Amino acid sequence: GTGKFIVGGNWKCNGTAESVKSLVKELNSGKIDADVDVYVAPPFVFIPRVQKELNNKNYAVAAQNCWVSAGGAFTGEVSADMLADADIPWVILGHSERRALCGETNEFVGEKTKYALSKGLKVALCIGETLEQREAGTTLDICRAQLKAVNDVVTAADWENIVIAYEPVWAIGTGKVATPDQAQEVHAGIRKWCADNISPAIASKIRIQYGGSVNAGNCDELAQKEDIDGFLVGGASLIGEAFVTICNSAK
Ligand code: G2H
Repeated sequence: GTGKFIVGGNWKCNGTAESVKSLVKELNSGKIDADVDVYVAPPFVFIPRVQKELNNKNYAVAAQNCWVSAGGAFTGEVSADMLADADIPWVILGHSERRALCGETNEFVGEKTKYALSKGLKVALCIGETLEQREAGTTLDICRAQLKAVNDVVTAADWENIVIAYEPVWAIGTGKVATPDQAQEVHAGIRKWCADNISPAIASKIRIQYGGSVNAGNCDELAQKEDIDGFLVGGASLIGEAFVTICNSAK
């Protein structure tokens, strides 16, 4: 890839007012010297606090999800319009936990992506296969189907505001990280799909993050790989020092 390295911190459904305060303090004092884009995605209730207290200019704020269309009678949901209005520039969509636990289909994620982009948000689009699918040899088919459902409803230009996060489900929160070669192989396959189905120009600059048990100890080796353009980090993003180390692993 040729895009700027990009690291996201997905805090998932974790934290207290107190722990968020101390994490933000750690992030504020951490020095990011790599040429890297960074976003952190706190649970919704903590976003205003993070916006107010995170004064390290390296960081942008992201939401972990948003609703599929404009607001209205959708109890419990937050719309992309609200995120844009609240100066939240990024949203993570299609995370495997939402696909698996909340029943989000490829098509639903496609519609969400389209709508979020239409409101001016940047989207971190998560894709990836389960262990069963990997063992059946369908890893790239699964990733391509997840990408196609988005590509069917967005324009080629829309992809300029999408970062793809490849997160093999079997590597998420399990401590079982994909090897650099395993990740590189899928990243290259994703980039080729983008060249064939979006455009060669988009494929060469779209950023593909790897996610799944990335930590301060394994990030450097993964970051060396040609088609790994950054990381989406869960568990290790809750530890300020580890997250800063990962942000600085840009090749
Ligand atoms: C994958 C990742 C962040 P973790 O879900 O999205 O989480 O680093 O804990 O595996």
